Amino acid sequence: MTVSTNLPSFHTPGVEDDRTGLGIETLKRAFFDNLYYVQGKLPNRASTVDYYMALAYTVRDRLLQRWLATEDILTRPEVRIVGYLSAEFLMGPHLGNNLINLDIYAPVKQAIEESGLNLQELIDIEEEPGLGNGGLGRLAACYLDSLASLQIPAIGYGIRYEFGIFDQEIVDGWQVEITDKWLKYGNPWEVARPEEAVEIKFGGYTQPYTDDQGRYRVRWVPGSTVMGIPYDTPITGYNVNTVNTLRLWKAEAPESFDFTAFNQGDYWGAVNDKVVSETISKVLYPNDEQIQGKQLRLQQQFFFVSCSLQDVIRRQLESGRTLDTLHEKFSLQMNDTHPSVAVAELMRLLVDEHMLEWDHAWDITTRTLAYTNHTLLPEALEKWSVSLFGSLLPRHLEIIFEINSRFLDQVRLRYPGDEARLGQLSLIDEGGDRSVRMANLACVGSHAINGVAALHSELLKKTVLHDFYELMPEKFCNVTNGVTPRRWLALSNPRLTALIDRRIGNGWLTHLDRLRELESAADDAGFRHEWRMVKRDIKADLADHIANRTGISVNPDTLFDIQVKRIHEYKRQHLNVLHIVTLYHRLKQNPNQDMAGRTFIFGGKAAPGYDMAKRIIKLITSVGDVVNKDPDVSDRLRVVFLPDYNVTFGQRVYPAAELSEQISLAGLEASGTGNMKFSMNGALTIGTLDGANVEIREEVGAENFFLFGMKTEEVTALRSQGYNPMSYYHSNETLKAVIDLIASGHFSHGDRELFRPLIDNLLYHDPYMLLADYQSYVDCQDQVDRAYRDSENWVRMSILNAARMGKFSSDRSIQDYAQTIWQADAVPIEIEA
Ligand code: AZC
Repeated sequence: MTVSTNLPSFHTPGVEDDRTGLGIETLKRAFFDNLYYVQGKLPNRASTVDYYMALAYTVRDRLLQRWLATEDILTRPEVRIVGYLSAEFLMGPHLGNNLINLDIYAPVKQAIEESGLNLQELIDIEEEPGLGNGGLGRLAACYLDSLASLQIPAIGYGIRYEFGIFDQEIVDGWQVEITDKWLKYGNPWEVARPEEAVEIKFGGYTQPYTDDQGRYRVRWVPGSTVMGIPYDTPITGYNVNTVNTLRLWKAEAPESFDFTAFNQGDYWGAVNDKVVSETISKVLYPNDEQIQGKQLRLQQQFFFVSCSLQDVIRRQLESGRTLDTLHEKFSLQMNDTHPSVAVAELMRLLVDEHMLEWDHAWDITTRTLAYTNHTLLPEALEKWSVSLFGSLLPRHLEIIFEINSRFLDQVRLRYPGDEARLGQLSLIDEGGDRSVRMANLACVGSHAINGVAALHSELLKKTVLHDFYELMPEKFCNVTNGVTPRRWLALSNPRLTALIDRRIGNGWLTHLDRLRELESAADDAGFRHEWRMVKRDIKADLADHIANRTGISVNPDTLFDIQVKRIHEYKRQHLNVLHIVTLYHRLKQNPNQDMAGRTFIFGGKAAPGYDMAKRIIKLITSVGDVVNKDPDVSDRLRVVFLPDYNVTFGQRVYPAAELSEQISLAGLEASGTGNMKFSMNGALTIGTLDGANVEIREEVGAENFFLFGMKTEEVTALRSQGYNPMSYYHSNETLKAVIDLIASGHFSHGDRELFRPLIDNLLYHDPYMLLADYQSYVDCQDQVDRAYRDSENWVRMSILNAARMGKFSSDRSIQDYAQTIWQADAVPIEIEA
């Protein structure tokens, strides 16, 4: 189906109009017009931020026609829409990405340069909207890019946090959190739509009544209301007319003043309500895969879910359809359990507000919703105490009890007398302080449940969701994650992109499988040389950046070994450190040791309340302080912790990597997506058989991947037989020396207490089994060292890695979702000139 937009002609500006034209002179004029009329600045008084804003408006003008055309087709009853519900969208900066997707990078660069400015400087000054913690939020952003690029009508629904993920500074080797004021200069990419605001209720009580047809009904009498104001951001597709929308909700008080309180002279009380309402969208919880169980978090979840579902229902009705066919027009994907209260809220809207019968409403709800699980970590499985839930959402708690009672009746029919199973499947955890299990709610209320990599989806069926799998196997499927090659290659790595273009032509950015055409180039010495030179240049740039940022000088001719991701014990950054200390120890023992020089680069944020993770950062910086200054080793070893890892930083670091560290304990990293960004940019992976590493290795070939460590089954077996980390310490001399060196205070100015919590944890508990995997890791790293010194073959492997990454384009992931879960089609849009 292709649709043409027939907006009235006065809505369609002329092509060479200052708002749409792409001629160099037009672009320059438009840029200075926006500086003058929108930003309100004369060129001689304008700052870089002013110029950035003017350019952002100039680019935004050029996508508006497509954006409005896409909005317009959403209203057609036959157009199916994907709604992606996510508490996090880690978009990264928009300007550069939009220049690529709109294919206007070259003319804009020329226009800006002819105006005496530097385009890269303007791109770099954008404050990135860090509205996410890590993998899950960034995945949502890649998926929006692919949905638009595949011309699938879609809306991302989330929260417009005033403060996103904190900025990280390193002070005395420790992480310090700084508030993220991303909105401080305004946000040129968003458009507020207060006319589409919705009302959200909380608290109060419920009241049964009989309606005029004599039916039993329940009414919710809320205790308070807040308004949800939508802010829309355009999501451009690559080289297509589709421009989808990211709709983020901001919480506001319904009235600026409570006039009753105000008239009684309580000015403070009158304004206070407003303040309280607005806290809902104030700040992103900075925890990654660790729940905090705070009431405000549940308020945030319900807030954006209710706003979004009301928006969906409005669109359904405005398109001329009734709610009976909601599932035919909308497919709503829940990104983890954060939006899973949608199951209860959609039921409430359909039954209480739109008067549908329960069974009918349930059929619509389950056919509309689908659930993606992103983690097997028990501490990330959301539960809300029944009392907290009931005080905030009394009607929803009743609905959940009703869903549960009907569901458990079915379970009883299937498994008569199996009380244990009933207890596992129940939406309510009856143990101790009773709680609502959000994953169970999501499973029962969805027609599809997916994991994010093949191994993860299998483990879900075997472990956390085992009982659900036995009961409803038809709902389960896998969709392996992917990342967008537009941001993670074209934008991040223009030099490699140009080299690939020269070899295989263009078109591969939307058909990433075509990178396979590079395979033959791996055997071409000339091409290998060019490939190596590109990597060398980018490494030199990163080395400059590191020197500016940290004062540490690194040699671009050493192996760049990089681990960037959230700091978490299961990701085992400290295993990487054990290897570094092993090399250090070796070089101290034998200074003539033959080895390739290595630069270890780390980046990542720790949840502010996660002491162990923060101590891992301190360990990395402390080891770095000693190693980098020790003349015996510092020509061959450098250790850098680059502060404030975020999307912008990722764009700089992935292209420079030669070795990608993907070293989680097998069975714990659901997928990983950084692993894909590294490989796409020609890094080789050292990794365990975990998450998507398994599939990456299948694609690139075992001979082009450095595998180590226990497999999932071995981990399970070792755990059940009783894991004793101390036995590894005692039986491995080097391991013992390395641990003793850290414990002795060698890296902490003699302080033996600083790293004791880390060391004791490893020796007495070691929940992530670093000691069991240590030797295998070190052996594998030695293999890496030998491989790197055969530099021609290394480059060959690097090319083959990039060439075989087609599967990990998020376009493939989105096609999988569209076919197996959403039944959504491309709707190409033609725009009449
Ligand atoms: C992450 C997983 O840890 C990571 O393996 C995966 O690649 C990513 O999601 C995207 O699927 N999970 C999270 O970021 N957070 C939670 C709550 O799971």
